[in-house]
Amino acid sequence: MYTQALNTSDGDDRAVEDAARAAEFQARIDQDERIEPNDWMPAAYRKTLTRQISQHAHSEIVGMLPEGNWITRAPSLRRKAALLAKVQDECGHGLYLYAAAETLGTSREELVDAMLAGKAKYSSIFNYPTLTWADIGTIGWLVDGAAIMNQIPLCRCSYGPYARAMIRVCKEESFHQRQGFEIMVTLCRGTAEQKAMAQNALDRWWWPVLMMFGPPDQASQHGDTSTRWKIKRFSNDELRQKFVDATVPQAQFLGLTIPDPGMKQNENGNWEYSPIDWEEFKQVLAGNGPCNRDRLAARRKAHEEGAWVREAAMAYAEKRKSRQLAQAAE
Ligand code: FAQ
Repeated sequence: MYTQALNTSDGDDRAVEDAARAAEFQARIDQDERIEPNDWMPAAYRKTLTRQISQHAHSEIVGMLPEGNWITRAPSLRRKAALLAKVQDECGHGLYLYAAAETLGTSREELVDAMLAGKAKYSSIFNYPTLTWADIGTIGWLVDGAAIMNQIPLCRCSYGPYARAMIRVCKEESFHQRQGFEIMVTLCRGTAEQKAMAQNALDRWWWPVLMMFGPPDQASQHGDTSTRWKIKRFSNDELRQKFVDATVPQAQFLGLTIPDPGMKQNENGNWEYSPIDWEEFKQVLAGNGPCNRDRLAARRKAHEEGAWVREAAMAYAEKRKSRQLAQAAE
C-alpha cells in the first residue's frame, strides 16, 4: 500500500516535470529557436521527425530509379551528362537526409531495413513509369518543381539538422527543375511528334504530381502537430495550391494543356482544380501502383549487391580504430 502510494507520487512528479519540459519546448518553438540533436524534445517530436526525414531520404533514393532508367538512352552527350549529375545529386540528398535522421537516434541500417521491408513509405510519385524522354523533362519540371515548393519552407523547419540539409538540397533541386523545363521547351519547339510526346507526359504525370503534396488537409494525420512544432510551415493543400498557381503559366508558356478541363481561375487569381482521385493515391500507398514492386525489388537487389562495400568499410573502420587505440597506448 505504502509502495503503491510512493509510486503514484513518483509518477505524478514525473508527469508534472514532463509537462513543464513540454511547455518549455513549445515556448522555444514559438520563439523560432532551432532544436538541436542534444536538446530535450518530446518523444512524439523525435518520432514524427524520424518518420518524415527518413521517408524523405527513401524518396530521394528510390527517386533515382525512374530517371536512372534513361541515362543510357539520353538523346545527346550534353543531356546525358546533366541527367547523370541530377541522379547523383538525388543520391547525395538521400545521404544528407539519412545523416540528419540518424541524429535523432535511429541508425541508418534500421531506417533502410524498414524501407526494404516495405514498412516505411517513400513518395508515391516514384511508383510511376518513365515511358519516353519527355517523362525526364516532366519529372524535372513538375516533380522537382513540387519538391522545391514543399522543401523551401522546410529550410525554416524547427529541427536544425533537417533545416540545414534542406538549404543545399533546394539549391540543387532548383537546377534540376530548370534542366527539366529546358527539355520541355526544346520538345515543345520541336516537331509535332515531339510536342505530342511532351503533352502525353504531362497528361500522365499531372495528377500523380498533385498527390505528392499528401492527402487533403482534413485527412492529414500529422498536419496539425507538425504545424504546431513548426516542422511544417504550410498545409498540404496550401502547398498544392501554390504549386498549381505557379505551374499553370509555365504550361501556357510551353503551349501545353493541363489535363483538367474543369480548371478555372477564381477572382483571387488562384487556379481551382478538379477533385483529385484519392483512391488512386491510397492504392499506390498500399503497394499497388504501376511500379511499386519493381522499385522495391530494384532497391533490395542494389542493397544485396552492395553488401561487400558495407563489409569492407566496416573492416577498414575497425582496423583504423584498433590502430588508433594501439598508438594511444604507446
Ligand atoms: N507519398 O499526415 P500526412 C523529391 C503519407 S522528394 C507517400 O499529411 P505528413 C525529390 C504520410 O507519410 C519527395 N506517402 O503526412 C526528387 C503519412 O503516412 P505515415 C518526397 C505519403 O508527413 C525529385 C500519411 O500519408 N518529399 O521528390 C505522401 O504531415 C526527383 C498521411 O499524410 C518529402 O518527403 C506521398 N506523396 O505530410 C527526388 C518532403 N503524402 O507516415 C528524385 C518531406 C503523404 O503516417 C527525383 N515530407 N503520405 O505512415 C513532407 O513534407 C511530408 O511528409 C508530406 C506528408 C507532405 C509528404
